Amino acid sequence: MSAQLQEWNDTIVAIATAPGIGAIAVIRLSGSNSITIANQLFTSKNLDEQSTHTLHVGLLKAGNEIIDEVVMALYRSPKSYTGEDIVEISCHGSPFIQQQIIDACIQKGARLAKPGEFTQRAFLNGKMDLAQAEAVADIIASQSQASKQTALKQLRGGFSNDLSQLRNRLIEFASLIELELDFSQEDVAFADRNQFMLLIDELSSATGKLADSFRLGNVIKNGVSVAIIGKPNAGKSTLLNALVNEERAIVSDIAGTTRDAIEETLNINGIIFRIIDTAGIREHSSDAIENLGMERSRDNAEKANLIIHLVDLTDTEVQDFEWLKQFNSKTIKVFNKLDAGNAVPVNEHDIFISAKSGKGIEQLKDALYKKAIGEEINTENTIITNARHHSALLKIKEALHDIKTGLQHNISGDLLAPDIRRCLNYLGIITGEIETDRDILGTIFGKFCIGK
Ligand SMILES: Nc1nc2c(ncn2[C@@H]2O[C@H](COP(=O)(O)OP(=O)(O)OP(=O)(O)O)[C@@H](O)[C@H]2O)c(=O)[nH]1
Ligand SMILES: [Mg+2]
Repeated sequence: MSAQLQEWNDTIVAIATAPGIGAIAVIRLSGSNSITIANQLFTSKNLDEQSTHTLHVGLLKAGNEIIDEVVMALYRSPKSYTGEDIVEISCHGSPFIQQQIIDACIQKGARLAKPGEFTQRAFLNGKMDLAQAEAVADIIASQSQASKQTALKQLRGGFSNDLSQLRNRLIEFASLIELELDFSQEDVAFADRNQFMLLIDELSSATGKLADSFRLGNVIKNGVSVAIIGKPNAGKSTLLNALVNEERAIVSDIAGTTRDAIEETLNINGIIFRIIDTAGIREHSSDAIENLGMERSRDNAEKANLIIHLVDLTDTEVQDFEWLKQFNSKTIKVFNKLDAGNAVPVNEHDIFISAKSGKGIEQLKDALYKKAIGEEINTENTIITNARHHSALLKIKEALHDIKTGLQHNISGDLLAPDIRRCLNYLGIITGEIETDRDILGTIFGKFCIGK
């Protein structure tokens, strides 16, 4: 048996719950020996005789030593998460007990699972496609309603189904074209070129929409970074505190109070915004540390998804920065200290607030959300959140473009075939329907936590 096959035949074990002390911890075994291994440690019943989807309370022993009183959950192949026999052992959540149980399982022949190995097995056993498996990691990492919902939809196969259906229709055409190749001497056409063109248009529009949804998907999954930029004493730190509703940054009337950037997260309508308070910027300073801080503020402005340009409306000096103009499209101009001065709107998009009293903060939150998201998120639409899917979709778009050009120029089936295959290949790469490179699988599942 090859080393690789051997690896997939192993029975694996891992702690499935978070590390550290908890009320209960769950240790998971998966593989053909799971039940045998668990049975050797369990003294209260013969697990070999128990049916699938059952729970068993009893003592877990290593040799003569009682390790803990546990609950064993039994799932028999193929009706389990991985498709293999699974035993989940719920024990008391002491890290010491957890380790003892893991050691005992290893002693009886299990090996420690690698990160994501349970889900990778689920994929390899056909329990889910690759896009669904990737969604599992996204759900675990999700920190907001929107990111959880898009990941959940992907897990339930929404996105994969769309692509699979399109792929199947393309396969039909591909086989007709391939058929033409077999009969190439006879100059026959089995595939209706007009029908084919319609399908290609449909595919282009569907994959184009999916590729475009990545911008939003990325925002949903990774959040939006917002740098607050402005002159010293404009009220940037006061604004950060008002946005997150917490005295997080030091506020004082001494110009140059903030030296190092401070970041805090804020959830607006289910989207995570990372608000970055920066050191105030002025044209010249002889203070070396302040200069370093200003340098960092410019860096933050450049890297951030959005910029709040905060202006003190009681300050009569110029507060615009020449270098900030290049970021106009991602900047919201906000006038602060409304409680202490008069508001004179110049631009209809300008926002007036009092960071101190909280006036206008809700309006600013709305503006941030609108600028980052645009329209309301329609959770009915499929939104892709995964960079691997995005790059495959771009390749699909390219291949479709080539097929379309070929069709317009009436090229023969043998010249179309490679582009069609390329397109099918990338569609299959997303869902894992075609043999996926072991290295790629390693990268995808390596990002999972151990025990999932
Ligand atoms: N009246 C009034 N004062 C404010 C308002 N916001 C901030 N301030 C005051 O302005 C001063 C500067 O506030 P900070 O939040 O420290 O300003 P900053 O922009 O972080 O300043 P640096 O960190 O030095 O760049 C403090 O005395 C605040 O109390 C406001 O809305 N109204
Ligand atoms: Mg400050």
